[in-house]
Amino acid sequence: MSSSHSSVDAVVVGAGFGGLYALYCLRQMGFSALCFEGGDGVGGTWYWNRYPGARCDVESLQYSYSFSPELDQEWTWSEKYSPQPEILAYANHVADRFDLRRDIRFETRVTAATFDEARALWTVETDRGDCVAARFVMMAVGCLSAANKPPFEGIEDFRGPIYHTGEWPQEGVDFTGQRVAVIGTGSSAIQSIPLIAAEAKALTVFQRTPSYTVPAYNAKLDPDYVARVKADYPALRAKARSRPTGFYFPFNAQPALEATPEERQRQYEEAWARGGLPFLGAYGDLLFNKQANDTIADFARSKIRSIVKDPGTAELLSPDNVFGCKRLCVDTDYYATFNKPHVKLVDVSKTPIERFTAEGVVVAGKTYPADAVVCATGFAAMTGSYDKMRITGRGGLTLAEKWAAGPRTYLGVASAGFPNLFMITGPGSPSVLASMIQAIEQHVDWMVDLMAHMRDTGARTFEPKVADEDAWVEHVNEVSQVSLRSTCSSWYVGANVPGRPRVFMPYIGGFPVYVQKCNEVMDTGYDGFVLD
Ligand code: N01
Repeated sequence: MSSSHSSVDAVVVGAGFGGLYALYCLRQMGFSALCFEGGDGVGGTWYWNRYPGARCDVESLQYSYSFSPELDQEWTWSEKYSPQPEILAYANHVADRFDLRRDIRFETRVTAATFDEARALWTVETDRGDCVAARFVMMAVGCLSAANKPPFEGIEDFRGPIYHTGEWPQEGVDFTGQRVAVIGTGSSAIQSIPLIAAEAKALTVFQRTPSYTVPAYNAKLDPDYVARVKADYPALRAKARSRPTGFYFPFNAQPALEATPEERQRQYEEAWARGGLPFLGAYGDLLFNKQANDTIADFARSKIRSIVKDPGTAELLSPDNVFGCKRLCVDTDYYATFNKPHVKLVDVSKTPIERFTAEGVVVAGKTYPADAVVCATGFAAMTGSYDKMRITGRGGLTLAEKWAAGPRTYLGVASAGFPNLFMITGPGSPSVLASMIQAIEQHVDWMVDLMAHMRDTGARTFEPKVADEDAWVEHVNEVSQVSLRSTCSSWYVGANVPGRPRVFMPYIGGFPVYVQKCNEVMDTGYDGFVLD
């Protein structure tokens, strides 16, 4: 079908895990759909983030779709935390297996979506001149997709290549024999630095804020273990969905402060030895009680001192903020990399990067020479991809105007004034605080159910009521205060990009609570929405 001037039930924006599942479900429910994707392949995050060491830090047996028992059985992950190429291969397999590609237009970006109130239709425009009329638009644009590229002074003078981890060249990069500068020390940097260091002649890491990171202890998956999981996959999926994070791991509900210091030490050592994000499950109160959090933060800092030989570097690498407040990182040999003689850490917390020159990066008047620069500077999280499109709702109001002081949604699925516009894992939903694929499946299932309900009842539009949206925004904000996660400058609150409003964007009340709320809304005939 030519898409230049056509009409479908739904336009899906993005062919990552959200967009692929949306396409699948729309077809299953008998809706026509067309998907636009900026890349030349499917996979979204896993298409773009090809930097060395990129892998998911939710276990692969759980970081996968659950909608198809056949898919669960036929796909076999090779490692506990699969590397990016394998996750991308999985996305491609899903696209082929369910014949999704025929409705995807690649290398095509949506530039605008405009709601026509009289016809109750969206007009979706692309950078290739498409102009598609659709009853519904499903934004599957990802939460961490709009690269944050700080406008460093003199950046255009630098004579070498500058890479962003989130826009890595498909052909890969060979740093052998080069002097490399990495800016940033979040998850992407922490995964890539040990591998870049293994190739580079010299590596300089510019750190504004140190991150806490826990060893992954990644390993090949034991086929017997995989067979046991596959023998009762639904049980694992159900256990995962019952957890606040949407994925299953051993969790000790006991408060840290009720344990003796010796017991805590033992518990932290055991949890550290298991590694990964489940380290935060060592006690139940770590994200709610600062005193409890101090105990795990002290333990993590002692680990850094035990690994990093130079005391000054160990000190610089040691965060002094709440453990787990910023997204916890998971690594392989990150701290040990700083013991290598050709790896240097530069603190830019008090003296920011001054400028780039042809030769390298300047801090406090000193030039750090580099042949290549890697910006591991993260993303304009949650709303960045929406900002790139001109989305115009009722009365000519744009979404950017409506969200100028922070995103406003009901349940993170839709925003008043923008009828029939779905946001998959939108701000105000658990999204990045849940296992993303489980969050995507729950959202899309709920959305297509609403579309089918509208078809059955003859409704043309759905739209949140302003009062319910306001109450939800208030609730999202209120529950965020209960957690220590709201207390630091993280991308969860938009603090990593200057000028963005500071609002805690994901819903932190827990995945099961959120799912229950969505189901209640559905069961009450979509309470909080106007169906017209
Ligand atoms: O980005 P980040 P990321 N000058 O925002 C620094 C997911 N993810 O791509 O902290 C100097 O975390 C910035 O400093 P500060 C995961 O959810 C998952 O690493 O703002 N430095 C920070 O150190 C993750 O949390 C996986 O002070 C500047 C870094 O750049 C999210 O994606 C893997 C700067 C950015 O860190 C984002 O991770 C990778 C400046 N002007 C990512 N501007 C897995 O599943 C920014 N920084 C494994």
